Amino acid sequence: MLKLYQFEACPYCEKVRLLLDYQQRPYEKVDVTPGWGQWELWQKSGQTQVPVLQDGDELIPDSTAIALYLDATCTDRPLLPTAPEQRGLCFALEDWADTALIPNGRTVTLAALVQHPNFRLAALPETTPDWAKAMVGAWPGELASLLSSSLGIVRPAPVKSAHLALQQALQALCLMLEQQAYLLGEQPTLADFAVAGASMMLKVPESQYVNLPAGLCDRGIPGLADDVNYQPFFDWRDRLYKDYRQPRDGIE
Ligand SMILES: N[C@@H](CCC(=O)N[C@@H](CS)C(=O)NCC(=O)O)C(=O)O
Repeated sequence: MLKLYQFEACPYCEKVRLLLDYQQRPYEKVDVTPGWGQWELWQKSGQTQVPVLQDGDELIPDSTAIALYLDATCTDRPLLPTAPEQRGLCFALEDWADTALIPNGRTVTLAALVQHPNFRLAALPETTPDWAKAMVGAWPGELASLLSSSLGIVRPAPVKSAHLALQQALQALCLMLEQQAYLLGEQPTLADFAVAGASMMLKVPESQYVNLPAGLCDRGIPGLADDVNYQPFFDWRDRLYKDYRQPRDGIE
C-alpha cells in the first residue's frame, strides 16, 4: 500500500491527500513528528520536508513530484490535461497555489492565531497563575498584534499585503469558476486540487475531512472566509470535497 509521510495541517499534504482520494488510491498516513521525525525522514529521503510518498522502495518527496508520479501511474483518472496550452496553465495555477496562496495564507493565519485569546492562553506555561491567565485572555486583539509585531512574530505591513493578495486571488478564482465547473474546464485537474488544498488555511472545509479539532470546521480568516463575495469559491471548494475527498479515518 502507498504510504504518505505527512503533517495533518500541511496544505501541500492536503493537496496530495486530495489527489490520492480523487484517484481512489488507498494509502496509509504516517504522521511525521516535527524535529526528530524530520531527522528520520531525512535519513530515508535525503530531505526534511513533507509530503513524501512511498510506493514500495520508491520515495517521492515534494507535492508536485508526487502529483506527476500519481498522474503517470494511474491512467483512469489523469491529473493533467493533455492539450499543451491547458497543461501549461495547469502547472502555472498549481505553482501559484504553492508559492502565493500558501505563503500568504500562512501569514494571515499566524496573525489571526496570535490575536486569538485561546491561542494566547495555550502559549502560556502551565504554572501561570489564574489571575495572569485571566489578564491574557482579556487582552484585546489589537494589543496582541502590537506585542507580536514588536517581538517580530508578525508585522502589520506583510500581513496587510498578504490579506490583500488573498482577496485578489479569491476574486480571480470566483471569476474563473463563474462559467465552468473546474478551473480548467469540465474536468478536475491538479490545478483544482492544489488550489483547494491551499484554501484549507483560509477556511477549514465544512466537514471533518482533515484531522483537526471539529470546532474549526467551516471557520476561517475574518474578512476572507466570511465575505459573501468569495462564497462562490468556498461553495465550489466544499463541493469538490464532497465529490472526491474521503472523510477522515473513523468519521462517517
Ligand atoms: N515544495 C514542497 C513544500 C513542502 C513544505 O513546505 N512542507 C512543509 C510543511 S507545510 C515542511 O515540511 N516544513 C518543514 C521544514 O521545512 O523543515 C512541496 O510542494 O511539497
